[in-house]
Amino acid sequence: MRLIFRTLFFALFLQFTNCSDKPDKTENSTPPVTPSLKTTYSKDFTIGAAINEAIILQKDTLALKVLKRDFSSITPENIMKWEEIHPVADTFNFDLSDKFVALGEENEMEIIGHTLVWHSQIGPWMNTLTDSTIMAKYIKEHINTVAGRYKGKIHGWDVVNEALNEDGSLRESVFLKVMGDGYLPLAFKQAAEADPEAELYYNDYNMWKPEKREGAVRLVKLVQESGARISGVGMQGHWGLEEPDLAEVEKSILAYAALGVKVMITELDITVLPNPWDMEGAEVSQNFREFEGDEKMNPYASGLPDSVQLKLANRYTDIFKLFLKHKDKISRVTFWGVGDANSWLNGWPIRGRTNYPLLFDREYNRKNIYDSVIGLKTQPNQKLAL
Ligand code: 9MR
Repeated sequence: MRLIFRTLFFALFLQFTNCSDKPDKTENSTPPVTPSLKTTYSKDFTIGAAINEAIILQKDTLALKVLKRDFSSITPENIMKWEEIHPVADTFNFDLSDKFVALGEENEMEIIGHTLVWHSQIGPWMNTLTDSTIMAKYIKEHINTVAGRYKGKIHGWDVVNEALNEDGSLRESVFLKVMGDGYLPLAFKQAAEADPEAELYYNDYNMWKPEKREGAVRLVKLVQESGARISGVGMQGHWGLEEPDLAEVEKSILAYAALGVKVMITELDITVLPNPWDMEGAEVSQNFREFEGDEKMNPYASGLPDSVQLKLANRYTDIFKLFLKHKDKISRVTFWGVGDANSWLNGWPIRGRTNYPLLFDREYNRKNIYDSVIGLKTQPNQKLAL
């Protein structure tokens, strides 16, 4: 009996210590495994990506592989927008959103809903309404049906998107025109009712700008003072190589955190292309048709020069250093896309350009920026060079 126990104990000991008298042939031949983004940053914040229809339908298998390895949160780039999910007053279209949520659940990812109330791409009938009670009824119904369907499954909702002008005043959207600022607390209250466990966010671009920052602070306070629940502020990170000044980004992170809400960087991508209009942000209605096909506006169509790659890597490094400095306030950093090929920045503000804003290239290979961002954690004193 004793012998049996001793043999068993020894077998278990071998298993746990991986101690074997056979030489490990693979020890020196296995190439080192690059750590993933999500594991490298797991103690700091969640790393997410916006995903398009091809990924949701599991057709873009390369992107899917990268998504599963490197990201622990997903946001639907387009398919949950009002016009897509609720195109006609009495018709909801849940085919793609069901698949999106199922993909997140299967892979144990943090699922983000984007977005419930946004002036852009609402159901067309909404733009014709003039009665505030009727509009409130539609907003409630929309939120109830969409957020209610995924109750308990969505980690957080971008409840209201882009409600501010650049000077911090409230945007003259159809919601504001018909209902006044009361539509803001209404949306948050309804979302809380539809999915009591979900985090609820206000999300916008250029949230680093001082005037817009003040406007966002006023907006959050308006919601809080109404008694509605708001859990976080999403700072879209549609930024450039030089702009914005990260000192302003930092002031905004601090200002939003001081309101007692979480801060998220929700739509990160860095454009490297010329911007002669000094445009900042992500106003989707802006576009410059006259420059389509102009080579001067699309200088890197056949590849990104080393000098620009280095600039981009340094920019990403500075940005992530700032995020790490405030990791106690930042709960998630979401890239707006997986690989460069499908970034919206190839089509905005001029269509048909070749941009390089993300950490994965057009074939979903890891770019040097990826190593820089990982290196910040694994080799904090590294010097960037190509
Ligand atoms: O990346 C999205 C692009 O594919 C769409 O054509 C566009 C309009 O719906 O929206 C883009 O995503 C936007 C996001 O939903 C809200 N913030 C700005 C983003 C970039 O325009």
